[in-house]
Amino acid sequence: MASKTVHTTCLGCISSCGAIYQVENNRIVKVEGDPNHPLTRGFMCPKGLVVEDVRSHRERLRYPLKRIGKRGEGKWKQISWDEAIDETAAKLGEVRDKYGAEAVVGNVGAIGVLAGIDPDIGRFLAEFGTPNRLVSLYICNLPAHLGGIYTCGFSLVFGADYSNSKCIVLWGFGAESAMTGAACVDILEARRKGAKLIVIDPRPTPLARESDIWLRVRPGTDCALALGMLNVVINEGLYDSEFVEKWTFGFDRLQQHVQQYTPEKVAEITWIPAEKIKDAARMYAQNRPAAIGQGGGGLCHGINAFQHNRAISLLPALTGNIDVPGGHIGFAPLLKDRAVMACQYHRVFGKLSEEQIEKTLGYDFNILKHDRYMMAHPAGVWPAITEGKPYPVKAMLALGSNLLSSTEDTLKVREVLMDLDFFAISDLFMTPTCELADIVFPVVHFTERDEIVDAYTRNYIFCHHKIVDPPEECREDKEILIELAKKLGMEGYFKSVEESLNYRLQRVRMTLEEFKEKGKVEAPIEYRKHEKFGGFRTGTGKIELYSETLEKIGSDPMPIHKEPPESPVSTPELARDFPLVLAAGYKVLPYFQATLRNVAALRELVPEPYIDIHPDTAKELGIEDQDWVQIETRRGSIKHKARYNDGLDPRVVVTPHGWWYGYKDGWKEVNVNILTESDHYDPDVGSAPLRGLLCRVKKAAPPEQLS
Ligand SMILES: Nc1nc2c(c(=O)[nH]1)N[C@H]1C(S)=C(S)[C@@H](COP(=O)(O)OP(=O)(O)OC[C@H]3O[C@@H](n4cnc5c(=O)[nH]c(N)nc54)[C@H](O)[C@@H]3O)O[C@H]1N2
Ligand SMILES: Nc1nc2c(c(=O)[nH]1)N[C@H]1C(S)=C(S)[C@@H](COP(=O)(O)OP(=O)(O)OC[C@H]3O[C@@H](n4cnc5c(=O)[nH]c(N)nc54)[C@H](O)[C@@H]3O)O[C@H]1N2
Ligand code: SF4
Ligand SMILES: [Mo]
Repeated sequence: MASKTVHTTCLGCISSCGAIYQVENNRIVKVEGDPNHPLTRGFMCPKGLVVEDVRSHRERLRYPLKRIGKRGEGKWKQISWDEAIDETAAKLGEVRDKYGAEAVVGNVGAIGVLAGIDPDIGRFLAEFGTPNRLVSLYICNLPAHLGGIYTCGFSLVFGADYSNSKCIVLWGFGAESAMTGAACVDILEARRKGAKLIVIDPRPTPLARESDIWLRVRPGTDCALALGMLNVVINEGLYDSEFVEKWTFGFDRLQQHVQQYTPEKVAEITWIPAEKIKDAARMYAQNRPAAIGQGGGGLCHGINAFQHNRAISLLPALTGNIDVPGGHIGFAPLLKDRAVMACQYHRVFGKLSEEQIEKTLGYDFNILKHDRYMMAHPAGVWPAITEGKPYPVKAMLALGSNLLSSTEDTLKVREVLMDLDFFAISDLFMTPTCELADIVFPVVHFTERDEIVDAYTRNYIFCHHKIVDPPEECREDKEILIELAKKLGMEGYFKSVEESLNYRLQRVRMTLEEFKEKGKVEAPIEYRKHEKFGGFRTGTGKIELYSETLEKIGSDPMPIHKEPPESPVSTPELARDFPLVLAAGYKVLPYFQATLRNVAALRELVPEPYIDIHPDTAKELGIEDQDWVQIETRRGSIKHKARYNDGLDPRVVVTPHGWWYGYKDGWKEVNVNILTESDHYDPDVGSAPLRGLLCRVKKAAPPEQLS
């Protein structure tokens, strides 16, 4: 019997857990956490333990498929890889010749971005000639990273040093479900050492329940809360005056600006008592070093998402928690411009002219345009597909993404994708988005390929080693791109997967062979780099409390509270019919986004989509605990199961996202993005208002389950 043990890093989410896999006859028979892994020290979650159930799942895609019925009808023919590549290359080439390369949009989902496919599709698109890389980062962590970058010159998210912290703030960040490995292991360690914990979340998360202070914020009002806390920190003299004097720009203006955000006024806006706001500000400022975990969900889904995060970034800036142990350490990605989530691949690969870059269908957003990000956005791409404006988009190549589940305003997304002339996608399973494609490529599972793990890994990069062989007819996403490039005559593109990985590893002067042998690269940690270099990487060289750069590009130089487009305050008329405030989506431990509901061992842990509702509110509506209900917004309605939660504000309801699997027409029956909208976006980064919508709830029959 062929057996082996492989020590490597799990790629199941962004937690980078060290894992030990036992393999027998090409099957993973046991998985354990690796106690020697520097970030996760033995921890693993249920997702990481069931990888064999995923890769050997009976529903896994095992052959390339070609649509034979009408688009979306679900009729397929099995084809060979050569046919799938030939047809896709021919269609992309035709569109390029007829309409220009920009008429092809490349799309990559969260796992693609995080698990190493991103730089490859970036390069592919740049060499093909299109600037249009559509990624979900605008409703993922990007606004949080940019809040720090536009304040301190680096992302405060990557280097939050929880384990050495004396006060941790989890702000719209469900660390215990979303970053259970890399972040939560450190947070729990700091708690054992006595660190204070403040949780800011409308939902009583497990960590909120055992925190020192839980601020039950009204969804979508975090910017006001941060400004209120800044008001207390400044007016009570709790800031680090020496640090502020020496290293920050615009303190006087900020001091003046926050006067309007008194704790009492902010209490009205956020529904948090003024005393609690003061207590939290004091606890944060008086227990140093302190680290704030800025979430990708709670803080990054709104029309003011960038400014939420910018306002929060001002707190560590005023209290000197910058580039110190236990605060926020400035880590540049080890792979620099070749890292995942680096949004300027067209610059790195140098193939696109300025004229072509200017065509990016996302440049209505101030920062995306200013930073020349290679990031297209639905607000630009959808009209290009449906109306040919400002120019036609005819084809999409999507790798590992489920737009029909993940993107706001699903009914519109479906209409748009139905309008494409050609749509090719790669996935492990047939998703509602794959259902709309012309060609579906079956890909290898992460356990079946080598990869570089470099998302959220602080001063490390880790190797993920191939553990088992894939099914015969499954290929890597990188191979799909290589084969397409070959057919399309893209001479400069990678010739092999190894070349691609080697190319990225050049940034740490290592080959794939050496990297696989060593398993990781660790960079030494340096603190207070601003002292060494005489400043920060911002326009003024200082931490920008007031930002002239933002002012110049038409953004607010200091954060201002803005009401969500729908709320009891901004649309009181609407609130009469739709009285409940809805936070649409949060991450659940056993699942990654919309995946894994088909794994029985995980489905047992969270079997249905639950809407959390206060028992008083539910009883008034005649809803019992565990009743199925209909949730309705102006845009549509879906079904979830009611779960009583007496920790919630009675005016607020909370749902997860990512549900479709197992229900008839699940993409529209149980998917929260049917309820969300695409009429309003954050002007700086294009985030969408997924938190703080208005809805109503009533008892309903269960959705139809598929067996
Ligand atoms: N298990 C698992 N882990 C994951 C993922 C996954 O799908 N599953 N996805 C990964 C990805 S791509 C990302 S971006 C991260 C995101 O991970 P997180 O940043 O934790 O994102 P969410 O869970 O969406 O939201 C975090 C918290 O915000 C709260 N919240 C909702 N609305 C508001 C609000 O208006 N204000 C505040 N302050 N809080 C609010 C929610 O109740 C939730 O507890 O997780 C990553 N990790
Ligand atoms: N309402 C609401 N909407 C949200 C959120 C929310 O909180 N609320 N969260 C948002 C966030 S943070 C994000 S990041 C996006 C995520 O949006 P998406 O990335 O579109 O979501 P996923 O469900 O992860 O879809 C990824 C697909 O990739 C497949 N896959 C997994 N591994 C591989 C691989 O190696 N190769 C290929 N080709 N395919 C693979 C999976 O089977 C899955 O179908 O959703 C966002 N949407
Ligand atoms: S938390 Fe993420 S990286 Fe860790 S075991 Fe679970 S899926 Fe894998
Ligand atoms: Mo995300």
